[in-house]
Amino acid sequence: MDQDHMNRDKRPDIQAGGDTHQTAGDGRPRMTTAQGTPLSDGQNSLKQGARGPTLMEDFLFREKIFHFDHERIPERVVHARGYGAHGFFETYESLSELTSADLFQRAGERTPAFVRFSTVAGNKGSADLARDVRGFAVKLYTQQGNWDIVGNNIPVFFIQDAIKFPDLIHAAKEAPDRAFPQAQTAHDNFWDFMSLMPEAIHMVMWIMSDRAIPRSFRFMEGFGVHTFRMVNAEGEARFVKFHWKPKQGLQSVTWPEAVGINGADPDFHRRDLWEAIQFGDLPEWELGLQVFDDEFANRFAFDILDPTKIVPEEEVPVRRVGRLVLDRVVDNFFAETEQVAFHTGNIVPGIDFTDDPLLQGRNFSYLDTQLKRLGGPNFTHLPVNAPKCPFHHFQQDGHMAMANPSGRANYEPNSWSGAEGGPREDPTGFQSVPVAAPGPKVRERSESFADHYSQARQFYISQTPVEQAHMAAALVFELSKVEHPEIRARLVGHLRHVNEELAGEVCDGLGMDMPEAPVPAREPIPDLPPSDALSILKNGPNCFAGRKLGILLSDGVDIDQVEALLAAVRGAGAIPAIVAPRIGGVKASDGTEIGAQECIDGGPSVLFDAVAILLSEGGAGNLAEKHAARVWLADAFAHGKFILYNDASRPLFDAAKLPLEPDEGMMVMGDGMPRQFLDRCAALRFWGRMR
Ligand code: HDE
Repeated sequence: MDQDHMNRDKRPDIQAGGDTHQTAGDGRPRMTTAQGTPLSDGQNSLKQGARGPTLMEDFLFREKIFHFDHERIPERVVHARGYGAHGFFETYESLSELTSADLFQRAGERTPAFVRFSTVAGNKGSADLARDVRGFAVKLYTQQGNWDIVGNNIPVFFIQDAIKFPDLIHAAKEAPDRAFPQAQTAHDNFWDFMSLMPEAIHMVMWIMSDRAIPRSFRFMEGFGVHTFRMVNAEGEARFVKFHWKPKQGLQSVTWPEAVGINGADPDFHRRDLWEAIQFGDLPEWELGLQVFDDEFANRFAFDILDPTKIVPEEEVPVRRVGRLVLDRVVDNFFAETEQVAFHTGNIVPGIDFTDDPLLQGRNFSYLDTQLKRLGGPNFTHLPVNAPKCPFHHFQQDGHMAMANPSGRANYEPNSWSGAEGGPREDPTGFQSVPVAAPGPKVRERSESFADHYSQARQFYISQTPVEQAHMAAALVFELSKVEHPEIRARLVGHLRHVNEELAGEVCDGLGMDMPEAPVPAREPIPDLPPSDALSILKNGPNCFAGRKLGILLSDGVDIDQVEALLAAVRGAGAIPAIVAPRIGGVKASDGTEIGAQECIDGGPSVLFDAVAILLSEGGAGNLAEKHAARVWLADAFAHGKFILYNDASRPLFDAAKLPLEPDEGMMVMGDGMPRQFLDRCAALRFWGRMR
């Protein structure tokens, strides 16, 4: 197999099937071993007689099984389950006053990007809708090297010092003795650790909100979390926090939906991203910067190096400086999404770190983990990790070296002249901001990190009543899975510093007395104002575009109604998914055959953002007899979904025992209705039904 054969465009060649009746003459390539030796029989191993033992000499068999035996690499110790896509970042305007980073110098410049979204705690095969933080890791292949913003969909973290990370992750993952529960925080170990780490309480508020069960990757924000620095050509440095703002708006599912989706389609998030890109509905985020200086940092009520704190957008507005567009799915999941190696230490001239102790620890951890996971130091030779700009260095050899530098000189300084001498340093290359760091060597937490509750409270009071109710329900659910009452009590004790009413609701829900509140390390600030930016519902989409309408049809349905609905859905930029009693589809009133994407059992209503039910009278009568159809509708109703229906479908509503009087979230099909209905669906759910 020549080098060209490894080219991605020719990938199908490598994968050609083992049909020995085809020859190279019919357009399909000849199958070979990895060494390029053609095979005449890929179906049978070499045996001593047809019923005899397999021979050791069978190099074809041995090579194939050998390779198969080594297909797996260690999964990521956290963020094991992820999904990636390619795209680009486009700079809106030159930011040269702020940073010399090359990608920000020219308006309209496009920088190739690769993004990997992930859950944190679950293993590679876990379900997408676990209640969890989502990773939001972006690799920007700039002209001055790769810059990775390895962020999350939540702007704060559980811990303040990287030395606690292994404890946090051990506590969050399955218990080591019993190996469950997987991909869940609803267990004693996790809440034991949380209740003993007051610094985690702000993040606890975020993960108990619907941020931890996003509708899809497309509808969530991303955050760099730590404070970084931007440095301009004059060497002037400012602090910066990075935000990714989804153009689609923010949206999450509800917990009962998350539970249902995990069963019906554990790949819900990856399928959503793949479909959106494949169908040309390209997801976009804007890069937002919060830029501030020492003067702000000194007067801010919290330490800007503390990763358990945000800088409220009301205090430092977010400036949108460019857009990230995902426009290409991977060709091969393993080669790209699995082998991509992010590292907080991958920065470029014009960007720099701060002394955030979590960031400092991460800068050690990522290189280290890639060595283990990818098996050697040459993972930058893999196409997804390699820079797309020219690069020259003297690093050589090691496992799987594919791109050793050429030429005689492999050291410097050297006295070889011209190209033979190899690369040389350039004074305009990366320079660290020369920050003075005085002080004795100590193992200490700064006093300025000691306020653990004020921003937790600010987050809570920034939510709408619906969101607050979801948080209380989430806390009750999670703590109800904790077997030891003293752990529950310790956690609720912290909640009293966040909000007494919330603590009371959780106590009620768990059936326990109000516990003592712990003595805070520092008295919380009583009156931080709410921040609208922290609520999902206050930042939701303004239309139904990009979301999915499940349309339940039956034989004999009025074709005009179906056509009017489909036209309106497409006009709104939404995705129609036809659900039929059988996957073969339905025959409409005029005999038109309408294909189905799902049958009722395989496409439960929990998979859709809103539903429409268009039936014929006969069809409604038949479906009224079917348990799956009744559940389909009853679930949509219970999950607060907007429901569009035609008069003929009434028998199904009666059979599902839904109220005879429709509420404002239910609309009857009629003239102009599909449009009005879809406008209504922008509101995500009819919350009034869910009280
Ligand atoms: Fe990570 N984290 N992390 N992390 N992290 C990893 O690197 C680590 C933290 C984040 O899609 C690992 O390649 C430490 C914060 C993402 O490939 C590992 C600490 C944030 C991803 C690691 C943190 C993140 C990772 C595991 C505390 C948000 C997935 C596999 C000091 C700002 C990247 C790997 C991908 C992955 C270490 C905390 C985001 C072990 C030590 C805070 C999105 O290196």
